[in-house]
Amino acid sequence: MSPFSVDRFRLDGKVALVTGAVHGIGFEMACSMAQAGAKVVFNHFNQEGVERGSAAYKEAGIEARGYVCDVTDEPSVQAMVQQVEAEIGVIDILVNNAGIIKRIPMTEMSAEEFRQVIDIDLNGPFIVSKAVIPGMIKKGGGKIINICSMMSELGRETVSAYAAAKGGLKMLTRNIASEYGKYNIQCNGIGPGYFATPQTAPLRERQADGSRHPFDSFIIAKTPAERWGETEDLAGPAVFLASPASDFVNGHILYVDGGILAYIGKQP
Ligand code: NAP
Ligand code: GCO
Repeated sequence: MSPFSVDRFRLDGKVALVTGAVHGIGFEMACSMAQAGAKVVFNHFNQEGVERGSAAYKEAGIEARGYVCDVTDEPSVQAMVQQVEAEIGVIDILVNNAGIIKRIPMTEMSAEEFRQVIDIDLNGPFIVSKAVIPGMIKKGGGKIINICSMMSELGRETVSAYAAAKGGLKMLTRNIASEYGKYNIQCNGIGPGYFATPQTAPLRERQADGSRHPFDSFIIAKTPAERWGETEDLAGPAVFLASPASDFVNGHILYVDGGILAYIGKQP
């Protein structure tokens, strides 16, 4: 039995693609993977986003290369993957992070708005995973991490499209794990709870009287940790699932939620 080494959590020599990682959760995970030794690449659907991300990585002292690519555009994704493979190397780690949310009551949501969320949050991870898996197979293995959500498990008002997408992403994660595990590819999900990022800023806005947003107070009462997640809370879980330390973890959704899913909520 070989002795355990913390080096199993290292990512030295690995190429990691984190989609949409120009700020927020993806940016933090990309930085943590770089600090663990990975060569990081990211994408955004326009040049301005790539430049915004490149500036943020430079300011953080992290080397990362950005590519203009919309995760819903399969030819563009295929071209990006080929370009990364030519310029950096075969992708060993894929984090399907790019995503949007639209908070609209379902009966008021147009079919087009519903489709847009499904396209980015579910079709995107399918398209990008499909593009990187052949290279992983040739290389002898790889890691795919899909960024799921509390809404992979729970519903709430106004997020029908997002919940449908993230529920589907949970099952896509399990199916990739089932279909490609024999090639030493591990596909897992990370399910962040409620995190303080641009995506949730509307839910945390201070009220006119300076009090907390009602949803902010609600989440604090529903979270045993009594706080919103900070992107730093995702660094360790992301590096773990990207590293050899998780080589026998497959098809798992790791919820990083401060305990929300385990808790009935504080009595009012
Ligand atoms: P965010 O700040 O909005 O970051 C998402 C990034 O994806 C943005 O940079 C966005 O571009 C980019 N993007 C959107 N559509 C794209 C496309 N078609 N192609 C390429 N990039 C695209 O959100 P976040 O809070 O960091 O969330 C990141 C992931 O975590 C998402 O999948 C989200 O659903 C999930 N998540 C978030 C939370 C939370 O509480 N924040 C909790 C659970 C799960 P722009 O900058 O131009 O918008
Ligand atoms: C919302 C929030 C959530 C979080 C996250 C929770 O409107 O309920 O945006 O969906 O983003 O997905 O895990």
